Amino acid sequence: MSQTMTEQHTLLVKIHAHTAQVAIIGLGYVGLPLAVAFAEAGFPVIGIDVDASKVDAINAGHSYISDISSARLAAVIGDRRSGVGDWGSGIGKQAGQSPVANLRSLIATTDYAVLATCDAAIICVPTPLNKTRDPDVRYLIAAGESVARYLHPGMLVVLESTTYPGTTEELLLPILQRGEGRKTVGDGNLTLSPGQDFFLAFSPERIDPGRTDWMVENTPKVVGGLTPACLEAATALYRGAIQTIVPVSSPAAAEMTKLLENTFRAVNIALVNEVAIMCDKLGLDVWEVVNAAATKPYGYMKFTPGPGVGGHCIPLDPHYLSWKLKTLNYNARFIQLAGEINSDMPRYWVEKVQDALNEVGKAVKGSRVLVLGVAYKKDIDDVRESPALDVIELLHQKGADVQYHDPYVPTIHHNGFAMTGELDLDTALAAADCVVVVTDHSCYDWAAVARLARCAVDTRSVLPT
Ligand code: SAJ
Repeated sequence: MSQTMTEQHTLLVKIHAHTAQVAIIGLGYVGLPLAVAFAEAGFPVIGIDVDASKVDAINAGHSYISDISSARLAAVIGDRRSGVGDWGSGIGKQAGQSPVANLRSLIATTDYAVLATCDAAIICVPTPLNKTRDPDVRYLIAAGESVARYLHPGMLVVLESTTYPGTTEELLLPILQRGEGRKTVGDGNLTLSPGQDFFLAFSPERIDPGRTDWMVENTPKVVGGLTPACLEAATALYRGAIQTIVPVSSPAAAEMTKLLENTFRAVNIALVNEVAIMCDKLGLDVWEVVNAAATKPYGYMKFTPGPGVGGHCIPLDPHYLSWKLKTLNYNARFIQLAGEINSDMPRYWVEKVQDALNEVGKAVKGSRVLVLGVAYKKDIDDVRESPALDVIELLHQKGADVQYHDPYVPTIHHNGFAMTGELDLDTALAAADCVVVVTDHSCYDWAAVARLARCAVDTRSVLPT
């Protein structure tokens, strides 16, 4: 049996036996649910995060991710009594014994050294944009370098972080091969060949926080391997915890799949936002038009206009794609235009507030405006990239006395300003010269809001007309 066959065979045997030790790097809204899914599937799992407080919370069975209850987490947490030392933020190991060999459960650590005895490492670290809206891959590079240090024969590495096509092969692979600081074994300078000594793949995350119908286990998982052996190893691993695997021809195809999914949303949201502006100029009710179009049983998919696009995916992911295409001298026009339209919606709606106040003989300057809902979408507490923050900033710039109410978000900090949400909604509504509905949380009694608001601008069409 060739070396490749040996390494791959050994790995596949462990995967099929669910004894393969799986490391999940980055324990956020993607990594923690994934770690729990693999632990519940019977794999020994070790979560790695640079944040010791996350590590300690997990080892104490306290979940900080709303999709994973503490009870569900506690049910899979490793049994420290199994004599593998104190987990905490470090790893105590009995000599020669891997720290998780006898655990079919999850433990967490800040210590990357555990990778030396792990069979698979799945990287789920953030890939934000920097100030110039270009990809910020520093966390990905740091994680890759840490994995490289402990990369060993027979190990599978998978990247899940959303990123531009080519990242796995052009950025991560060289880092793994260089292996800065890797301990040499056997032949002195340990060089590892992808697809033979170790295996590399990309598999996009499809975690949608707050969703209870599509979870890690039942959401189809796209996987692209660097070589056929890499694809076989990665699909075998994911098949151990996830019902449907969708193999594609390369890591770049898998990277591009994710970007298509979220660019599709950004572009269609921008389209319906521009239709809202068109309907406004035509004197038409865009919501009537949108709801009527949605009755088409085929060839159409409903999107709704709003205050803009927030979240950690839709406003950011498409820019990873357009950035990559720029390096190939191509201008991704749809992405560019969608970004322009969506990011201009807060200004459009602040203009509507100005018009509404003018209607009652008031100027924005000096008027009290209450922003209702600041989370980026309803029934969650996440304000990342929320258009409400832009609405508030624009109103501040126009001299309004801005307040907000959001039962999910007690305080906000944005571009140097900090605010605490109003606690008494009825009082805040009655005191406002204008109320602007930005996030349509289900908990609001919209009829009561309409009754109490002297003047209202509704970006989500939830107020009774
Ligand atoms: N939005 C609109 N109109 C729409 C849909 C969304 O204005 O018709 C706004 C929302 O208010 C929000 C932003 O766009 O501010 C993003 O909304 P989203 O529904 O896309 O929610 P996200 O950002 O949580 O997107 C996630 C993504 N999931 C993953 O990347 C794994 C996305 O691919 C999912 O399709 C989406 O959840 C979902 O369907 O809930």
